[in-house]
Formats: sequence, structure tokens, C-alpha cells
Amino acid sequence: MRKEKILITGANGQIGAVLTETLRQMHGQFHVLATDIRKPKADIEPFELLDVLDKEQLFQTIQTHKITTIYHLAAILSAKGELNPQRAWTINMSGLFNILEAAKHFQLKVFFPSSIAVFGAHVSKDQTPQFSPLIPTTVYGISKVAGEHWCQYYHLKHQVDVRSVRYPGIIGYQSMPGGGTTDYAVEIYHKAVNKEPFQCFLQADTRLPMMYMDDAIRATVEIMHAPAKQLLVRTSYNISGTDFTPAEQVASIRQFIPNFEVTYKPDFRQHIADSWPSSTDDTNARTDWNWRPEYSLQRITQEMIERLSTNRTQRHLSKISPVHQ
Ligand code: AKB
Repeated sequence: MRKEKILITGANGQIGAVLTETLRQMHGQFHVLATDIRKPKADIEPFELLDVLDKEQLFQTIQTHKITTIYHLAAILSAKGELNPQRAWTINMSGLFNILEAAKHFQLKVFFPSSIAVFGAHVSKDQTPQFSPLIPTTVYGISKVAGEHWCQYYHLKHQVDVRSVRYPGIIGYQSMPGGGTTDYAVEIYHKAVNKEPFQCFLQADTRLPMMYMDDAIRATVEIMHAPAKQLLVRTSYNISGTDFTPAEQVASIRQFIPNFEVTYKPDFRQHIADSWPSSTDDTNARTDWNWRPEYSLQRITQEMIERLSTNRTQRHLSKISPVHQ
């Protein structure tokens, strides 16, 4: 059996940064090649600059490093995608095509992240079923619907072992999201811990599916390690963590930081959020590969505040320490 050698695209992103770290702990540092279109801020060796639109460079990198598995995280998210739809479509679709072609050519296993953004009109908002009409209103959502179907196509036609989950909004202390509609749910904790007021770009009562980073990473690792024959959905699986509104999140933060100030000023992202489910039904993931989330809103808030407060204290101490030496 080939020893697993992993390539991550979009390794500087919110999920990519944490997934790189986790997979290195599991497989060893030099078995996980981090790649992105930009250099990382921190040292995450081994790292290579890689543009997923450059097919030749992608094939060369796979060959040079004897890659066996790709986690393809490079993509433009929902809000940013609306600012330049053609660009978002090109990156999300041509990038995926290059990955799927490489997977077919080199017989690679692939992880493709889909999203709750695949849903739109004509679905029940609560507990949206796995097999619902997929009529998204964002270019990001359209690219994820098409991407899911291309993944299934390559699986059926070319036996590519490609696996996928529909991520909700992801919340973690390790990295910042960028360009998404659910980004507010991370930034709010940073503001609270820094004792700054927060202006939310969604209305107080907008309920969205959310998930703690630990659950998201575990779901990713678990689906990639599940026996292939158990995976009956080869488009993408609904996975649920929890769901809440900004007002509920603020209430949970105020249990720790009572004076936290929040105002609401909805912008274009409100329309995107309004088109998405409030919660999703993940029975298929639970049945097929035993998916179980662990983090409630209460637990997410407690961990986020503890972790971010510790980081803040450490930053503060490292700034003042020379004076005391
Ligand atoms: C976004 O807000 O665009 C993403 C997502 C839910 O896919 N976080």
C-alpha cells in the first residue's frame, strides 16, 4: 500500500491552516504539503506557492511530491464571490476541474468542501433535508452545486474516490475567515475579548447553521477515513453542528462579558443569509459514517473566550516583558 502523502490547497485559509496542523500531527510534518496562492504569515514548512488554475504546475507538484491525497480547500467564499462573480466561478470551477483531472490521472483520493450555500429557494429552512432542491442565489452556491455534481460524476465515471461535506459557518480561535457570510460569528468573539463594540452585518434574528472548528476538522478527517463502501452520498453530505442567531450568540457572550456592546447594521450579506437554511438534517452522515457533533453554542462561546483571552494575555506579556527584565 502507498504511504499517504497529502497536498492541501488553500492552506492559509480559515480551515486550511487548522487542517494542515491536524494532518501533520496524524501523518508527520513532511507527509503534508501546504500550498496556497500566497505565502503564509507563519512558518508552515513544507510549503509551496501553488495556483490551482495552473494545471501544469499542479501536475508537476503532485508528481514531484508523490502525492496520494488532496484536500482541495482553495475557493472564493459567498460574500466575496458576489463582488466578482466571473472570477469566483473561474477559481472555484476551473480549480476543481484541475484537481479532479489530476485525481483521475494519478489515482488520488480527494476531499472537496461544499457548503450550506448549495441551498436556496423551495427548501424547508429548518432541518433542511439531505436531498433537497438545490437552487442557490450566489455564485459561490452555484459553484458548490456544480462542484458536488462533478465530484459525483468523476466518482461514477472514473472511479475517483472523492468525498465531500457541506460545511456550515465555522468558528475557531486559531484562524480568521475571509469573504464569507458567516464571518461575523468569529469576529464577534475577537471584539468581545478585546473589549471593543461590535457591529453585526446580519440582523439579530438571523438563524444559521454553525459548527466549532474541532467538529469541522473531525468531520473532515472522519469522512476521509471512512470505508469507501459506506459512503452512499457521493455529491456531498449535510453535517450539522449547532444553529443560532446573532442575538443568541451575544447573550451567550454576555454571560462571560456582561458589558459587551453590539449594534446591528445589515448589508448585502443579509440577503445571502436569508437564502440559506437555519439548520440542516444530517441523518445520512450519521447513518453512513457515524457523524456526531460535540459542540453546542454554550461550549463554543466558553472555548472561544478562554482561548482568545489566553492569546491576548500572552501577546500582552510578550510586549511588556522587556521592561521587566
Ligand atoms: C460562507 O459564509 O461563505 C462560508 C460558508 C457557509 O460556506 N462560511
